[in-house]
Amino acid sequence: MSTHTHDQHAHGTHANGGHANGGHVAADQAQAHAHAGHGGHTAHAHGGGDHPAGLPGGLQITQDGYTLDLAETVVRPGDLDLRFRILGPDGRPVTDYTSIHDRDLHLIVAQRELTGFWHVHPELADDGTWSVRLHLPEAGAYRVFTDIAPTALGRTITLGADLAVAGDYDPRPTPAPNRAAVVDDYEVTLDGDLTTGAGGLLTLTVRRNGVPVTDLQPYLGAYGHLVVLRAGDLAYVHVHPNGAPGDGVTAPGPAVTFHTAAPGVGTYRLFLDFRHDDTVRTAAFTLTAAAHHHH
Ligand SMILES: [Cu+2]
Repeated sequence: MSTHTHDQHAHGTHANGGHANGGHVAADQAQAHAHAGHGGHTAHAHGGGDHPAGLPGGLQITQDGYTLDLAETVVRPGDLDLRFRILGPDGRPVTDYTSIHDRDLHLIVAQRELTGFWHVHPELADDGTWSVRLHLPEAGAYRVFTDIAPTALGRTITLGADLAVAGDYDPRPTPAPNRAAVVDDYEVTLDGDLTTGAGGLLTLTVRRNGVPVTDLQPYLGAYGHLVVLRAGDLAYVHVHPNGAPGDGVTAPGPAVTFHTAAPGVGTYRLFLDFRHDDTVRTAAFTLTAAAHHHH
């Protein structure tokens, strides 16, 4: 595993500008290594409700015998070391994972109102304890998600657990619907509709200072990662784009397309991670998913 540090900030550039928490995650140089092995995969989702229970991912702290065990469920705001284990069906910490997009575990942390968002990659110690440095700037109700594929299970699951950050808490509504997000000097626009059932096509277009970006860099084997969270229950979907870097047909921007099926109607917050100039940034959007209509 890498030994990089993460420089996390809350994400979620708001159309209404009511809460200044734009930012970026520093470039993860460790991810500059070859991604050629990922060529050829097409759009797919993990954690998206493909398991027998038929539920969306992320709603359960324990699933298929695997449990997300946070070392602490109440923390203070600011810098913290988030530590946790994945306990297997035998109750012991799991140490054997199959990599998903270059990593054995993807950790997503989101504020319940879907204002802040972090996507980081913890380190696994020999005893099965995962840990990562986080900066959670403010008190509130948070949700922690782990995308994992325990080798013994043979497929991906997304576990979710609540994390409380202690202190005075000023709840905010989910950010209003938006189709353009600004992060640093980038503007990302979103076209297409989020539908249930057969995946609607979402196109995210990245511009920098008004100029289309045509040299997006692969991040974890793709030109973008889209995490979709439902307001109200934080049902979780992680989607990878159509086409892969190095497949000979997929352009490195300005558009990245995703076939995305929402796990039901509702309001969703979409977080696009993209990498350019060696920095990973997150653009956030709010969309409403309507039922899919058959013609
Ligand atoms: Cu990840």
